[in-house]
Amino acid sequence: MGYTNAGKSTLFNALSRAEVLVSSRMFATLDPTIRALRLPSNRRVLVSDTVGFIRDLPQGLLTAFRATLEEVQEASLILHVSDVSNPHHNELDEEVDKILRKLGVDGRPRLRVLNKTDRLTPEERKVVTNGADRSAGTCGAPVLVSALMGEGIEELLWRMDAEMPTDPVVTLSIRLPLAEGRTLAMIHALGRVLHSEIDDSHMRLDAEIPASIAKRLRLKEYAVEETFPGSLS
Ligand SMILES: Nc1nc2c(ncn2[C@@H]2O[C@H](COP(=O)(O)OP(=O)(O)OP(=O)(O)O)[C@@H](O)[C@H]2O)c(=O)[nH]1
Ligand SMILES: [Mg+2]
Repeated sequence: MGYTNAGKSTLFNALSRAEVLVSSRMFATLDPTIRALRLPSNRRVLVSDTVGFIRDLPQGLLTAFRATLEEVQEASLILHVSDVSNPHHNELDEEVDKILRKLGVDGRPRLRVLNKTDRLTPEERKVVTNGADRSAGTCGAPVLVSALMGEGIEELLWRMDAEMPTDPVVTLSIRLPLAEGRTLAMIHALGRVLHSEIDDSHMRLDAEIPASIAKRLRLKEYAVEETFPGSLS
């Protein structure tokens, strides 16, 4: 979400392009503003483009935007996109924050995305980067991107992974009977295997996997020891 003209739709397309593994065709035909993405941890998420906000959104329009706003209310993570090349972007961001407060979602996990960095001079870029480091508050440092040039998209995907509260990624050591081919395939499909080796009739793995999968492996007593919380870096 973000103010109109911030570059949300361009970013949405850039994120879709970065994603080559997941077939999003089904979602594209159902709703062109929703895409399935795979984050670096292998977690799959749905990303939704929204209608831009405008200043002093009248109550009537707020009603008309209900569908979009409901989507924001459902979101596990809100990407707040700003046009950092607009000298007034701080004021516009404040307008967006106001609407978020009205919707009662100002406490929701949020990631600030400063877009259009390609329009900044090297000096301006330095100022923005330093400011971004300093403002690393509750929602972390903003991510600098150029949706148009595809810069910073990789970094954004990593940050989305880190901030996404649903089913966080954990690092787990696993010892699996070799006959458990299906479980092994699931770990490879949904997680990121860091190391694997055969040990007698077992497979030993270190993997980053969603907590929900880790729980299933622990129930089956396949988990050896857990390095918690799972680091993504
Ligand atoms: N230079 C530059 N232009 C960009 C970038 N991202 C978007 N734009 C341009 O900004 C304009 C608005 O982009 P959109 O993606 O349509 O913006 P939006 O936030 O979806 O706008 P609404 O849907 O109206 O809220 C377009 O002309 C884009 O080409 C960027 O990273 N750099
Ligand atoms: Mg748009």
